[in-house]
Amino acid sequence: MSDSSASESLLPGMSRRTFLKLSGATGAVLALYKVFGGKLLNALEPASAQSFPGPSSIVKIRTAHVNNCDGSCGLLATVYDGNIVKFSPATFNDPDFPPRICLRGLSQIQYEYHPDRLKYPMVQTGGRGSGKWKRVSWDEAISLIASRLQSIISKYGSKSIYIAPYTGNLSVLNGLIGAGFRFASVIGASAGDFEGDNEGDSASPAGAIEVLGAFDGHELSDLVNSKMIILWGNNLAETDIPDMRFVLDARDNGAKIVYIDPRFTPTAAVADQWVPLRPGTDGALALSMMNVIINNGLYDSDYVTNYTVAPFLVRQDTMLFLREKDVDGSASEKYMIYDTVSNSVVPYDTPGSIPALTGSYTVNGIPTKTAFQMLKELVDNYDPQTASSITGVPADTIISLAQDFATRKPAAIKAGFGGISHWYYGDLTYRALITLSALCGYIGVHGGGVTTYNGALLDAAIDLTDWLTPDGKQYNYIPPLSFADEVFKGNIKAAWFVADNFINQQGDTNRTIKAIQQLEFVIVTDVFMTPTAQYADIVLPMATQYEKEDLLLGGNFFLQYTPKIVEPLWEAKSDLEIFAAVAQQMGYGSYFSGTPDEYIDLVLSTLPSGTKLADIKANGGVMRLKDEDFATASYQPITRPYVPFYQQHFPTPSGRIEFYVESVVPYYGTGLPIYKEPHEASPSNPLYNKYPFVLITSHTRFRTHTQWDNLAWLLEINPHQFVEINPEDAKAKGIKDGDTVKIYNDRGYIITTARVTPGMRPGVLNVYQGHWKSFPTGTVNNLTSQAINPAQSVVYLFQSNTPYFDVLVNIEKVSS
Ligand SMILES: Nc1nc2c(c(=O)[nH]1)N[C@H]1C(S)=C(S)[C@@H](COP(=O)(O)OP(=O)(O)OC[C@H]3O[C@@H](n4cnc5c(=O)[nH]c(N)nc54)[C@H](O)[C@@H]3O)O[C@H]1N2
Ligand SMILES: Nc1nc2c(c(=O)[nH]1)N[C@H]1C(S)=C(S)[C@@H](COP(=O)(O)OP(=O)(O)OC[C@H]3O[C@@H](n4cnc5c(=O)[nH]c(N)nc54)[C@H](O)[C@@H]3O)O[C@H]1N2
Ligand code: SF4
Ligand SMILES: [Mo]
Repeated sequence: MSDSSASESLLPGMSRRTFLKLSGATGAVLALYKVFGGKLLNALEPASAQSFPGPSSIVKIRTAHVNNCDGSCGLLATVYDGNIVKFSPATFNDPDFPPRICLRGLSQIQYEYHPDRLKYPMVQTGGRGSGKWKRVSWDEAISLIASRLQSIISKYGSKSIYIAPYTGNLSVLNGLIGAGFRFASVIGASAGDFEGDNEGDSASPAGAIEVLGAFDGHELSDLVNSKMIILWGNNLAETDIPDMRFVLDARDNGAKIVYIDPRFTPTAAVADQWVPLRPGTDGALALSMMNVIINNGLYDSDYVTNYTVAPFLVRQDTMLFLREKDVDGSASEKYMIYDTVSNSVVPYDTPGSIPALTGSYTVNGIPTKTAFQMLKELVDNYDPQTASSITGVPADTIISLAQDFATRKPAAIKAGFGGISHWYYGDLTYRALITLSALCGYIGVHGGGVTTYNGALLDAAIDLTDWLTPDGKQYNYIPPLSFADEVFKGNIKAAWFVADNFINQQGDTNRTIKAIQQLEFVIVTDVFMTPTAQYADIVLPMATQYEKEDLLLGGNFFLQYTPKIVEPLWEAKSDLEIFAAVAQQMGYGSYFSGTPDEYIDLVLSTLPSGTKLADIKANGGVMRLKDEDFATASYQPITRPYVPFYQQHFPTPSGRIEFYVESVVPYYGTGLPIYKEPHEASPSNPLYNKYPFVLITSHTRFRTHTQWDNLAWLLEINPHQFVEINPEDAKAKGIKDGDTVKIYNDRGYIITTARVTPGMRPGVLNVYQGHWKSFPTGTVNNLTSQAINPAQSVVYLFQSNTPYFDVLVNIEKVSS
């Protein structure tokens, strides 16, 4: 397609009306196809549909939506004469993966043929942010990048180059765990994490790894086995639209649906109970529920005794577990219990012993308590009345919530990344939620558990070593949240942002820009001129996911092949091709000489079932992981729907659920999941006098982060960015619905539109994150911070994420 052909219309010479007419008319013949590009045959929809001869120009091709949305929907692209004309849901006959789509998926046609797409490599000639660009050829671009990187390496060392592949695409070659990391390893550069998601979401995983040994979740179809579901800071109806059906099915089965969120959201609208709490106080709420459960004997004492560290003695001098060596001077690291049979302190595995769950015991002059005793004493500080004054949730509500949770067996907690992880102390909160679930014996049982994220990306026995770190070459790990600090220290001199709208999405935009302005060289590969691209020295036009081949291991247990459906438009290229070309010029070409298929097979090569890309293609482009392909298969039988820890084996140091975590004692002074006031967004913070509103920046159904912010169909129904504010707050500030307002703090400001709604808790504002089209004054990360929680450094690759919601601001009317 030529440059001019894509301007303003969907396809060459096609208006939207014509397009709609065509897509309606083609409906009847959608089952027909022709051999398209030979190699794509295997990716076509069901074999039965392939036996009809039909118009030679129509073909339907299965792909999947690789954006960072938990839906991971299969998409069906209808291709007419080499152009995609329509996206619809792809069917796959599996109860755990029913057909699915949302408006963003349906609107992909406007993304593929968007007139604003970056079309050629361009060099910014007027300085970063100047907007003065010069078109260059690919040869010039690749030579420039290779020579600049080489000269920076010779001057400062290879670690001074930061490669930042992020979450714009979740697939294995071009996305989150893609070629960017391979390139970084091969040239010895620095990069973020491909696992911990330190920009967005590592607090909950860190908490889970500390307590359970792994960050793992129930397959969401398992929610139908629950008698009660707490959606805890998780706006599932908006952030995982297709899987919300399982919550509604559970409700039809009689499950009680409780939604805990300071905002009234689409998820709140379908819940039986909405619990609006003061933001950042979930830990106190969970501890208070434990208070009710423990003091009313509603906990599962057998479970707690046998599968958690509850009976283990904790030294009150060091706050570490008492070990056998502390008692008998031996080298034994065994945990110790107080045995109620022999009335003595013995190793936990002493035959015939019956451990005491509570009590304080002095051993060799060392004061100790059982971990359960310590938990009991902690939760005694959070009786419902006290917790009510912290959380703003009425004491009666806390009591009934706890009683329901303990008696409606099994109860599930489905937690959000946002509501929990986007707080400075998200690790502590998540540990409290797991502890609450464990008290009732719900870990590892159908219909129970604490789930935030699940899927093949986490659970498949896929070893990425050969793909991401070939020949033992290893990139240098720098978490994204430390990026600016490392630049200011002089340790990073160049950056390459791939699938990462870093300036828009990292906290404290002004600080990020300041850091980027200090770099000697900045490269961005993207599909649009994003805020991050605007600060590049060179931008490279990315081939969309429909123009390159890949494999998605998204938020479910299905491997989905995403074929190259159309040729790249203009001069766009895939990330793999671009990295390969630069590597070639830098003398590392041998690490990028494989084909996409070969690299996908390399990624799959450690699956015990031996599944290959050819098998996935032969299965119509989608395949469920085989039972033996789960990484946890060695320690548990795989049950369906998938339930982690099904055999009550936990990959923790003790093999039990460690609600008491030794490794964080140096940071928190205790291993218990204590409650701490929010780091910034607390009335106890002196800043509160100046900035008395807590700002939440949650995720909207009209975008996936920054993606689709410029698609006309979505803008038709969601045209503006806005801030949600309670009517009382609005009145006090003289703000009316639709007014233009300024939200500000010491880090920056945004200008936006007020939406006055009783769905907000007083004192709390919400602006949906990800909007970038009105950069710089509309980018909400102008207001957020880069505060790092050092306690999270105990879990490698899961260092602190940005505390996106732990933010104080003020708001003023600008104009009506
Ligand atoms: N449509 C859409 N879907 C997405 C994404 C997207 O951008 N768009 N992004 C994906 C990604 S990467 C992520 S991480 C997930 C995020 O998925 P979620 O965690 O569900 O999304 P958020 O909107 O960040 O937060 C959920 C809710 O937490 C509430 N909340 C804020 N503070 C608190 C608090 O202190 N306590 C409690 N209990 N609730 C609080 C917010 O009001 C919000 O409604 O969504 C994924 N799915
Ligand atoms: N204030 C606030 N900020 C937040 C959050 C919040 O809740 N509040 N949430 C955070 C979270 S949880 C997350 S996960 C991050 C997400 O932040 P990002 O990972 O930056 O999110 P996206 O906007 O999905 O994708 C970034 C870019 O990737 C590009 N892209 C897509 N596919 C490809 C590809 O194949 N190749 C290349 N080269 N580029 C591609 C897109 O065009 C887009 O510009 O945002 C974080 N930022
Ligand atoms: S944006 Fe998410 S829910 Fe919507 S079609 Fe894509 S993967 Fe599915
Ligand atoms: Mo995220």
